[in-house]
Amino acid sequence: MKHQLLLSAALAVVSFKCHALNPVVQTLYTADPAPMIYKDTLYLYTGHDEDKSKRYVMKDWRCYSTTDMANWTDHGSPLSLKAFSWVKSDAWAGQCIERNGKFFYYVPMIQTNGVGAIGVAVADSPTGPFHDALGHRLVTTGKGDIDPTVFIDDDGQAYLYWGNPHLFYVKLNQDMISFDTTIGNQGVVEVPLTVDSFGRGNGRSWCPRDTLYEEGPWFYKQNGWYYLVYAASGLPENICYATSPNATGPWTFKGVIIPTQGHSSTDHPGIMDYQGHSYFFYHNDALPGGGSYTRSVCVEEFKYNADGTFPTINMTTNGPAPIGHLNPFVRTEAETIAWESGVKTTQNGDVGVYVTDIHNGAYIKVCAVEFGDKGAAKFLASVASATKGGAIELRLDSKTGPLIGALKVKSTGGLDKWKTQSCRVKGAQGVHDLYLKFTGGDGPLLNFDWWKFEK
Ligand code: FUB
Repeated sequence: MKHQLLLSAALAVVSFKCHALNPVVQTLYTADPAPMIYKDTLYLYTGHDEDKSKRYVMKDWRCYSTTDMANWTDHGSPLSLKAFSWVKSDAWAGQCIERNGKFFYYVPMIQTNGVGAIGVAVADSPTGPFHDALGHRLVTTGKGDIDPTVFIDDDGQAYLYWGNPHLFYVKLNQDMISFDTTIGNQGVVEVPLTVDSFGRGNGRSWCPRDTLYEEGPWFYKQNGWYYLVYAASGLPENICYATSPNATGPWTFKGVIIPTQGHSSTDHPGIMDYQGHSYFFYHNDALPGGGSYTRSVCVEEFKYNADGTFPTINMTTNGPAPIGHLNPFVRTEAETIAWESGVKTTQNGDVGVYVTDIHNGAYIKVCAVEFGDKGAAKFLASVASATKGGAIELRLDSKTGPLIGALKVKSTGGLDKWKTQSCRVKGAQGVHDLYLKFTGGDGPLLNFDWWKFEK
């Protein structure tokens, strides 16, 4: 009995110690977060800063998902510039939304004629593949058409806001790929940027601004109030917001949410309630090699104040606590990662997304894994290896923690020849962070598609 009490106390501490970590993605540089919930999963769409960029070199968008806010499954790139025949560059900040079982992804790009515009791509699944819905732009004003944000109101009316340094909106039609042209200028309404709505300009902008509004609007409704959260205050940016009782304003400036922190000159909001918690996504320069053009998406949990205003939110490296446990007895994609060191992900038509570029000493951490009272007896993994393959050490709670098993990966005859291999496991009970640590000789050891435990 005493032994049992001690054991449950220890498990409670382990469970409590598990933490998500920022940045959310470490395998590449991400920016401009746009969360979306579909069914019971939170999907996170991001932009993608190319390695070593010295300006915004962005060619595709990425997608990740979670059900526990700690472990993120990499779905690769659901959309890239290549899907649009009429554009040449700048896969900047977009947002995806579901309507009637279809997924609409609004993205800004530079057209082949050099003018910015917003396009819309559509898919049957939240993870794509998305294709160009129109074969041409959805909308352009020629005046800074970037950063679209989309929201469907309770009455079914959808709105698309966007713009830097102007702020525009259109009322989307039910089909989500056209808009009401009877309002504004051929359908496009320009929002008056007044000091009352967006705060007095602070003179810090790289070009003159009357207000703090810069770019990156995030538009949504909460408890009957409409929120426009936006990147503000010139470069480096902070995040400010305005509220309104109406979807189209007038807006009232409410202040700063995230102060300027870190060394990325831009920031970008993405806000979502999920499983009874409120989450604020943003980006900074936190990954090694990070900067204004090599950014990383992060997330913080927050609580609205009783009057619906935002608290101040600070950037952390901890991120939110997990809100669920991961079941290791079902197939888990190897690219489901709370934190990693030294691995990359890639995708092909054969197995989809998988973990690659795995060298000696690399590891993947998976948070809050629930092995249960009886624990696990066997570990299976789908691997591909051209060499001896090294080993996947299974460790609990740290990369040097208790070893519960080690899969000695045998050659499968090539890095594209997939085989399921297994090893015995002992000592995995209760809730733990699982470390999959890769050991072996020089060079790439293996490719890794999925894993699971058996009881
Ligand atoms: O990522 C490129 C641009 O930087 C975005 O469109 C802006 O919101 C800013 O984050």
